[in-house]
Amino acid sequence: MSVTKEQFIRDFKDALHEEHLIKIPVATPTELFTSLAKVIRKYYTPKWLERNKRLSDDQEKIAFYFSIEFLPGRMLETNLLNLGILDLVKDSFSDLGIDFEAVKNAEHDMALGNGGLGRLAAAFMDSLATTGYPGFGNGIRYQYGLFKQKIVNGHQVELPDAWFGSVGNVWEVRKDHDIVDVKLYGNVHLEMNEHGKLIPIHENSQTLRAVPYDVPQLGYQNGIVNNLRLWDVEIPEEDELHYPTLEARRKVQDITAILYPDDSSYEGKELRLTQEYFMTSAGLQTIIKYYLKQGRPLAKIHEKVSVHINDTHPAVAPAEFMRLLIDEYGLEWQEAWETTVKTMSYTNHTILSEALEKWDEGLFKKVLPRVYQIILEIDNRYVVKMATDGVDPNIIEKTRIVKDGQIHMAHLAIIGGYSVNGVAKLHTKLLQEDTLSDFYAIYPEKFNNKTNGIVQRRWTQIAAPELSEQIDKVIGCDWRKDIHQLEELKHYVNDDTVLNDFYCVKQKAKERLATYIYETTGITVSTQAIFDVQVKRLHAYKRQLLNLMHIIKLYWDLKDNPDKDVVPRVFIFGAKAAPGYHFAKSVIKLINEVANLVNNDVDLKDKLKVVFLENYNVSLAELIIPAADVSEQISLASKEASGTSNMKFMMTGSVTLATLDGANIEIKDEVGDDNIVIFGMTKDDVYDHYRKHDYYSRGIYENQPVIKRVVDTFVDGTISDVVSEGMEIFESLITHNDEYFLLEDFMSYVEAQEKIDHLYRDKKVWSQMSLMNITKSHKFTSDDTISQYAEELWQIKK
Ligand code: 26Q
Repeated sequence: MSVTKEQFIRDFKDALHEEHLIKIPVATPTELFTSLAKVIRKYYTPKWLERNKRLSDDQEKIAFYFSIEFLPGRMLETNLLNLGILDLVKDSFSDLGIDFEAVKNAEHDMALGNGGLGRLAAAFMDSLATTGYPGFGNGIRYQYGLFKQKIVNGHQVELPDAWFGSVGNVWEVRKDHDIVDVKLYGNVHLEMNEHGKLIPIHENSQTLRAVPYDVPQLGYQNGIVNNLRLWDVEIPEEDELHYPTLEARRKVQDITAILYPDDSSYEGKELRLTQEYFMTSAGLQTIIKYYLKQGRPLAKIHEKVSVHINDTHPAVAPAEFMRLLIDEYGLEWQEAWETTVKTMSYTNHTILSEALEKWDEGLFKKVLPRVYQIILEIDNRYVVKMATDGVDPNIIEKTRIVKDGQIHMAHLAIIGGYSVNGVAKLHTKLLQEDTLSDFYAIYPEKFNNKTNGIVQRRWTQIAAPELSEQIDKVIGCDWRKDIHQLEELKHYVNDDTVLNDFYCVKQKAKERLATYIYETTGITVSTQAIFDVQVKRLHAYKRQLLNLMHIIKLYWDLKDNPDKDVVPRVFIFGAKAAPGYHFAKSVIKLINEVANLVNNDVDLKDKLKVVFLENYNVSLAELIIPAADVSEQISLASKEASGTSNMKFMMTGSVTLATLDGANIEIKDEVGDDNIVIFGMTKDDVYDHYRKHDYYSRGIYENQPVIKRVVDTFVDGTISDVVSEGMEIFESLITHNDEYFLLEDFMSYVEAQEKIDHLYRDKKVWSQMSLMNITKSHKFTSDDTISQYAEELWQIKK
């Protein structure tokens, strides 16, 4: 959009007067923020209206991305950048004497997600708007997002994330006219009507009101505004008498009160099932209503609508869609089923079996009695059809939806849709060959890969403005619109001046992070040290513990020989543990206590520092990632579906230290073997151990003195205040046979770390590696990923 500085300043001052009746010098950052947001809303609202009108006038096909999580982080800068006025606003603020950073920090992160899956969903919203595809989000307006993490005495403590704060969500718009009702509980029986048709009668149910709040998704400087619709729950006025106590009302509000803070192990909780159904049903109901306004036949809805199921959390969608088509709109089963399968597609984000959702039949029947009946019918028909097609009865039994008293949501998503995709090449291959191999044998045509991507704009232009300016200087500004232009940087890998300039940019980012580290933890770190970073959810398979074991090895090396010639290192961690994940919390405590040990030992002469930054979130990622020299991506091969932070680090010139897992493999293919450091077992090595049952960690421990010394450190009193945690870790590694093969990979990891030390000493070589990573990072833009979804799956048009 075009606005002059003078006009913007006038608009801003007006907003400040209207909202807060004050002038700039006395306004707080929050007041300045809400006023700025008001101006931004004014700028994009006409475009938003226009987009909605155009789409319904033109009757274009729309994709709806159903996800129980969306993790956009802060929206202020993205909105300004995408409107094309970020620099203008920063400039104006500087003229007005306003600290832009302070205003930006007044916005709470919108943290309605746990990690990778939620961040990917938010990235897709941005990329859909940017590429111009009509794609809308559908999710939950949680009152509390992912908990705020405090570290107290080395332990994680969780506090509620009251992200609405005192000002609410400044970007959302409540849409009363799109309210729908969602029914739960009660009992259902079938009655024959006058035409001999069986009609379900749902009695004694509870009706909830689903209220949509729309959050605009601005495309990058293209005037397009899409919609992210988040549902809140309310009690229908006519039912208020049913909820006479505060407690009864609170039970309803609980449905959208909190985001489940777990991203790995699933628990069969009734409230979670309710959340999943609530947002799925509400979303599907509005979609059908919207479609019917076009005056087209319902049986052809797949021609105008695509529904994407992000992991199994919204996987009740095919069954709920069937219920709506049949019960509410009178379609026949066969017709309804055909259109349902053509409408639904599903992404799998994990191969960990403990994360695959299954619902107890009894619970499901109690909460969703009619949907339950429909699932039984889908299951029965599936079994009969497969048997008729001559499928092996064992395979039918393994793949059916309802078995052993449980409803298998992934099976419903696969059977009830036309597409199943993994999120990186290796992941998709593993789904086909292992986790979902029986389905792959039945429906090979449904399987496909869509390697994840990231919103490059957030990780360069917003998180790394100096880096972006440096890129401008070398190849011009076109890359900001067309990220593939980054490829041009490859012509400068031998240009010493350019290499040095990029090096200096990294140093600046490191200085900023060093300041933050000092201000928040009191730890002093040198920017001459290698900044070695591992930031992600804490999980055993991601192996933060392997990183910590290597730190302990370095500690002993330096204690034994304080003059040892090593490049100083700062190991930086950021990680939240699921509140009920005991092991993960113990690892956090250990990292913090090792940090205490190492940071305060003068013998080490500042060659080794360990920093745990609390409350890792999108905003902190924006500060940390551009400052990293080394990106730790060290999951056990086969376990990390894709990873996406690996791509963000690469884009800001970190060198990846990685196992051949998830998208690391594709990063390696892009940058070449010389520009990444790979170590450890391959997925085949891992699977060989599974097949042969021949892994014995105690053998390694007893035969490898370096490893023995490191492992013993957890229990020999070297690290203070970790008696129970140290023991727990020791037992996981030795007594429980080291489920994620840390000991087998340890020596190879140490070697890889030595290689990093060696490479970093040669400033030119390191700078070349770094630049090659930036150069090749364009491959991982979510703009391209989403274009593949749009064209290959959803068949929507720009
Ligand atoms: C399920 C049921 C009940 C409660 C919670 C959950 C739940 C919630 C979130 C299960 C899983 C998640 C999130 C999973 C996730 O973030 N997976 C990551 O997805 C990324 C995007 O595809 C990948 O890059 C990561 O490799 C993958 O771990």
